[in-house]
Formats: sequence, C-alpha cells, structure tokens
Amino acid sequence: MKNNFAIVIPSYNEVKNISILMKGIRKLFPSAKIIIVDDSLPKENKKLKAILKGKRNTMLISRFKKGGRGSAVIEGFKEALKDREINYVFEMDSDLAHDPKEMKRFMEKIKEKKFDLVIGSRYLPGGKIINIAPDRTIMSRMINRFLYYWLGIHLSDHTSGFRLYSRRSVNYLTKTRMYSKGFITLSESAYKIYLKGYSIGEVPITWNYRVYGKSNVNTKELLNSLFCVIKMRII
Ligand SMILES: Nc1nc2c(ncn2[C@@H]2O[C@H](COP(=O)(O)OP(=O)(O)OP(=O)(O)O)[C@@H](O)[C@H]2O)c(=O)[nH]1
Ligand SMILES: [Mg+2]
Repeated sequence: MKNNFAIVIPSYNEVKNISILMKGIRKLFPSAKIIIVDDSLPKENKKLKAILKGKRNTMLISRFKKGGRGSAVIEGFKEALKDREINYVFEMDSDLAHDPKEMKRFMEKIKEKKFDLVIGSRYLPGGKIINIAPDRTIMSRMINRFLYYWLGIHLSDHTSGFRLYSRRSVNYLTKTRMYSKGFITLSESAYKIYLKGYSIGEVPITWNYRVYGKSNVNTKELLNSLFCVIKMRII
C-alpha cells in the first residue's frame, strides 16, 4: 500500500499526545494523508493548529464543541472520501493508546482476505493491555462479552478504536443513519458493516494507557452507549 490510505484521528484536548503521535506516524508513512478531527474549545484548538502548521498532507477539522468520538470519525471519513485515490482508511485514538508501528499488520490483514474492516483487538491471543487499572479492563471485557451475545457478531474486541476500513465500508458508514455519537459508534459501525454482509477480520494489538491528558470515559457516556446498543438491535 503506497499512499492510498488516510488516517482519521479524533481528538479532544490532546495537543501533547498529537505532537508525539504525528512524529511516530511520519517516521513510518512520510506522506500518508492525516485527518485530525478536533473538538477542543478554541483556546486548546489554537495550540493544536500551531503544532500542525505547515505539516505535509495533514488536515485539521475543527468543530470547537465536544460532539463525540464517533461523530468526529464519521466527519473525518467524509473528508477522506473526497480523495479518489484513497482505498483504505485507518482510525486511531490520539492519546498514544495505539502504536503506528502496528499499522503495517492491519494492511497485510485487510488484503489477505479482502476484508472490509480489520479491528485491532486487545483480546485476541497476542493482544495486550498495558498500564491500565484492572477494574477498567474487567469493565471493557464485560462490555465486549455483552456485545458478542447481544449483537451476535463474534468479534473479540467490539470497541477498539484502532481499525482499518475499506473504501466501500467507509462510504457505506457515511451514508447510513448512525444512532450513536460517542465511543459506542465503534460497535455500531462494526454491526452495520456486518449486517451489510461485508467481512470483518481482527489482528492482535498492544493497547497502552494514556500518559498525558484526561480520559473521556464516564458513567453518562457508558449509560448512553448501553441505550444506543439496545436501540440498534431493536430498531
Ligand atoms: N473529536 C473528538 N474526539 C474525542 C471525543 N471524545 C474522545 N475523543 C478522542 O477519542 C479518543 C478516545 O478517547 P479516550 O478518552 O482516550 O477514551 P478511552 O481510550 O476509552 O479511555 P482512556 O484512554 O482511559 O482515556 C481520544 O483520542 C480522544 O481524544 C470527542 O467528543 N470528540
Ligand atoms: Mg484512550
């Protein structure tokens, strides 16, 4: 894969992390298209703009209002599709949870069986979670078990935000109605792709807990997510 892929990165108050992440990506993929969708307030956004200034093939979409990780990614997908040469689109977190060095394996996997989505799984054999409190891991595992049975898609990791999509699945997701806006859009996207009859593969990844910045996970978001997931299956 030359430069026929884009990388969509949602961000909310992640200036410090993004400057490190950009270096990591650029070392491996000097000219891939990077699309950052930032929801920080103007003061934080200005700092981000400053560090991205002059950066090659890098686009910043600024929304100035916390609209949810999922809706930010869909916005980035729309932007990626404007470039006719893009055949694949990555999404990854901006808080250094995901290592760009693992992207090559996603690319190999997506081509192996012409998958439409490859999910970076923390729970496949070979996958790892480092530096996170055990209660968070248990909660994530429980959510994943619930989704496995409730949605009937047999994935090991429904909510990993490190993924590679085919152009046609990205196109489909931007055109279909999404019920969610936050992190659970990850589950909704996989479900929609599955219902469409497109194929999904997984590769093991190592997930790192953030060093800088604050988590966006809270009880309100979790309850909203639960509600969305129940609605998705019923409607
Ligand atoms: N654009 C945008 N990005 C968001 C929003 N909420 C979260 N993000 C980004 O989505 C990614 C995942 O959010 P996190 O808060 O790291 O969620 P998490 O990885 O489940 O939890 P922690 O790692 O514990 O913080 C990060 O890169 C965030 O900056 C949002 O409302 N808008
Ligand atoms: Mg995170």
